[in-house]
Amino acid sequence: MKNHFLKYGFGKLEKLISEEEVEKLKLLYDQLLKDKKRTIGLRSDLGGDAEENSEVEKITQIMRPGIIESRLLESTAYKEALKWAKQLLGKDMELDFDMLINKAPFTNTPTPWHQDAAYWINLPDKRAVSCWIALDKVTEANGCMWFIPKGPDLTIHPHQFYSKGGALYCETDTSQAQPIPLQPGGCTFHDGFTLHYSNGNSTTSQRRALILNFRPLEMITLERKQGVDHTGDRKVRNN
Ligand SMILES: O=C(O)CCC(=O)C(=O)O
Repeated sequence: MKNHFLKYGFGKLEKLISEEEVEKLKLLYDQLLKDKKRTIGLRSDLGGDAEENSEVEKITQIMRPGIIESRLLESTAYKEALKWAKQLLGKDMELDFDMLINKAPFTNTPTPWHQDAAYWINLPDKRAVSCWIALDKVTEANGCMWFIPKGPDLTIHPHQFYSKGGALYCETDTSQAQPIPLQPGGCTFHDGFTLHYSNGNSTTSQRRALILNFRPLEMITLERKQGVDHTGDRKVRNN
C-alpha cells in the first residue's frame, strides 16, 4: 500500500477497522446527520446551496464532527488511520481535521474532480494524506472514490465552484481514472494533489464516509495561527 501511495498518490486498504467498529461509528454518524441544531455552522451541502425549503441535502458535509461528538475521536478508526499516516508520510503526521460526507439515497450528485490542496492555504511542507473510510459498502453506483494516478507532481490545477456554494472543480483528463469499491471498514488514502471524484448515489441506501486528514504538526500549528481550522466557508485558497 505504501509503495502504491508514494508512486501514484493514492492507495487502498481492504480493512482499516472491524465490522463492530463500523456499527459503533454508524450510530454516532446517523445521530449527527439527524441533528441539524448541533451541527449548525459545521454543516453544508457540498452539492451546492440546497433549494429553499428542500429537506434533502444533495451531499451532506459535516466538518470537524469530533468537536461536537468526542466519542468519534475515541474510535479505533482515528488511531489506525493515524498509524498509517505516520507510515506513509512520517512520524510528525497528526490529525488536522475530520469530516463526514454522506450521500443520501437517490441524491444522484457527483463530487466533481478536484485536488484537496485547492481548498487549503499554501504551506511550506506539502505533505498531507486523507484517509477516506467507508461505513457502507461503496460501489460505482452509490459513490465510491475514483482517483487519477499521478507521480510526484505538486501542481495545483485551476479550480472553480461547480455549483453555487458547493464543491470546487477542475477540468481534467479522466481517461486513466480508477474506481475503488470498498466493503464497510475499508479505506483509501490520497495525498492533497491527487485528483479524485465520486459518482452520485443512485441507490436506495446511504453512502456514509468518515474522512480523516493528516499533516505535519508544525503545519497544523501554522494553519491555526492563520485562523484555518477547516470550519467555515469553502473557498479556492491555493492556486
Ligand atoms: O466523499 C466524497 O464524495 C468526496 C470525498 C473527498 O473529496 C475527499 O475526501 O477529499
